Amino acid sequence: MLRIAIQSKGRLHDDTVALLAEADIKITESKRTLLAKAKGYPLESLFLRDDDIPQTVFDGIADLGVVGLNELKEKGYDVDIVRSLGFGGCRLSLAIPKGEDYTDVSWFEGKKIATSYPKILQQFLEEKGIHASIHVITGSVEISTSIGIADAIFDIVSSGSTLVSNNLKEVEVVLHSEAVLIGNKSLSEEKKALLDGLLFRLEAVKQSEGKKYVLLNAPNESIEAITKILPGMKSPTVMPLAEAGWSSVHTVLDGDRFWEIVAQLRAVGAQGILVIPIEKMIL
Ligand code: PRT
Ligand code: ZN
Repeated sequence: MLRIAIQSKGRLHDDTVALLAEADIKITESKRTLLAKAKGYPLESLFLRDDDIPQTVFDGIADLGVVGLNELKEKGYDVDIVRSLGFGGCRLSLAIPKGEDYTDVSWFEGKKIATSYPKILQQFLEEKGIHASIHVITGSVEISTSIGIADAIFDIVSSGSTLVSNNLKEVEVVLHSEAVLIGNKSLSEEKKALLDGLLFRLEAVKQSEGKKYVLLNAPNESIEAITKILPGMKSPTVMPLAEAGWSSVHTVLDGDRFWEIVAQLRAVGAQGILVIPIEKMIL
């Protein structure tokens, strides 16, 4: 049985539970108990505050955890980063009042910076040879400059609208972050095998992301032109239709170029185009 630490509420909770569900691992959330056994895989979830997840995995109380890279780096525990998960994207940035002139990082020399991420900030300042004082606060960092607590802030930025509404501008991006799956460094062989199985499922879910299965009919003389247009994984499947001189073509298309490719297919004679979502793809 693998134990995975998941944020009990907050920004990463829903995406984590949804990702596992896509891999057919269902976490029963009805009571939001601390520990819940999953359906569909030998896995149990431990619901925690994200701040506690790195240490819990480091200590081996949980084998795995899902946490923002920012949180992991700040806590500094030595765990494996098993893989990035593709959600919870944000950056840790330095921001200063909008009206200030900014040329480079030397602006911060002798300044006071408010943050909830003192360790990452300290490391950055040391690398740059800047001496600044760090004022640690745990919430509402963005109001620090307007109430006079600090000259600048170091905080998470996503869309940037929080900065704008507090009259701040982002001047240095220090860390790009997203949710990562972390693992204890000394998992038993049995747990490693379970982790491999879990990763295999996550990979299958990821491979299918944004992809569509497309079926179409075309006169045989169009098949060559259609095959040239299709950027499929391998050559498309072509099957004869009951009607003489016609074939059915099956292939996988990427979501981002989908409409462009469909237009090209129609132009060379494809008809009856059917598009089906793909749940999982195992290469
Ligand atoms: O209760 P618990 O301790 O578990 O949760 P928390 O309140 O400490 O964390 P939570 O749920 O807010 O965030 C969890 C993780 O989500 C963070 O550690 C990041 O890895 C990631 N994440 C992604 C974010 C954001 N995007 C984000 N936008 N975390 C916080 N924010 C904040 C940001 O600080 C800003 O104040 O959201 C605000 C809005 O951002 P803008 O730029 O979109 O306006
Ligand atoms: Zn937290």
